[in-house]
Amino acid sequence: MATLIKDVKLSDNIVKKVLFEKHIDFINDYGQDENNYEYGMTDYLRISGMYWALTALDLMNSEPAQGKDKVVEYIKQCQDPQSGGISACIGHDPHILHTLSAVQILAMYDQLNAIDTDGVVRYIQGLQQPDGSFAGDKWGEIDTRFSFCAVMTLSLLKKMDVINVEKAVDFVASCKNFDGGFGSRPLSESHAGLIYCCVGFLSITNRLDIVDQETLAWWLCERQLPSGGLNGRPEKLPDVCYSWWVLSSLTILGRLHWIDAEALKTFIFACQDTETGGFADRPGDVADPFHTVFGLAALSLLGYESIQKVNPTYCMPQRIIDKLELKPQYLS
Ligand code: GRG
Repeated sequence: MATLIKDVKLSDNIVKKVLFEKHIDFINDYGQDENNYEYGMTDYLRISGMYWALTALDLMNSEPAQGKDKVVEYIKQCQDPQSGGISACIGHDPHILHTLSAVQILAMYDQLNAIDTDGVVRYIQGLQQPDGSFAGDKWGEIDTRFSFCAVMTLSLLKKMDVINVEKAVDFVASCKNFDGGFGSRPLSESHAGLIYCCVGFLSITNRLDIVDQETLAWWLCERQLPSGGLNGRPEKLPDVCYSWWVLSSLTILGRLHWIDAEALKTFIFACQDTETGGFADRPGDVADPFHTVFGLAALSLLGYESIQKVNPTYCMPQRIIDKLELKPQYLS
């Protein structure tokens, strides 16, 4: 009996190169109009959205048209003086994800001193739970994404010693599944996004010994579909963002060569919007900064010429990670 695989069909006339100028214009124009409906509707993810957009520009050897100072000024206004955490936009509650995104941007611009970094450290420390896990904010949702956000932020600030790393590792280890993958909490389904978070977490904490290297790398390779694109778990459609979550994990595991790189590149190229610029989740869909940065970052891991080298753990330009003398662990 024939197996039905969910996938997309690529057209025959794919532009097989990165349309840098179009993508730079797309990112610079995105969300500039504060009176625009979409701008108002995306308040809740603004600082992370800035991280995606600014990282995309940097990977394309470009800088924000609005200027870096304006970016830094905005971030400063999002720090809550009491808790020390940073919110998605002015007036919102702080959250660990936006705190990480802000620290990533400031590290990229060598502007960490612009905020109260002791406050950030105190905020992250206060989110660790007795079982080693991390809450995303004061409302208490627990997820391995937040464990990753915590150690990435603290390692960028050179303050890993303020948390109980051993317990944090125990919690992430308890989220490992029989298939080698990881989920958001113990017994949750393996998902490529969460696998990146857990493998990245273990790479920062130097505990990749927890990973079943071959089993997990095999599961990750199985994410590649006949179109060349990758999905995030079995029976799902491909999405260009998984080019990042899967490839970064495989790179950390030393198994990037297990993917059909040419087929994946073709899929990523096909996700570009050749008119508006930007990358969409799938060919023909609407482009956005989230899929743009992860499409570009995946091409960087695949060695695409003239895209800045990206670090597979931090999803930041490698030159910044070198400058900060951070040495995440990798398997060979
Ligand atoms: C520093 C790059 C970086 C990230 C910070 C928050 C975080 C750490 C990582 C998020 C990882 C993650 C969970 C990615 C998945 C995002 C995504 C496309 C979720 C969609 O989930 P479904 O169930 O998608 O709608 P599928 O593809 O499974 O149908």
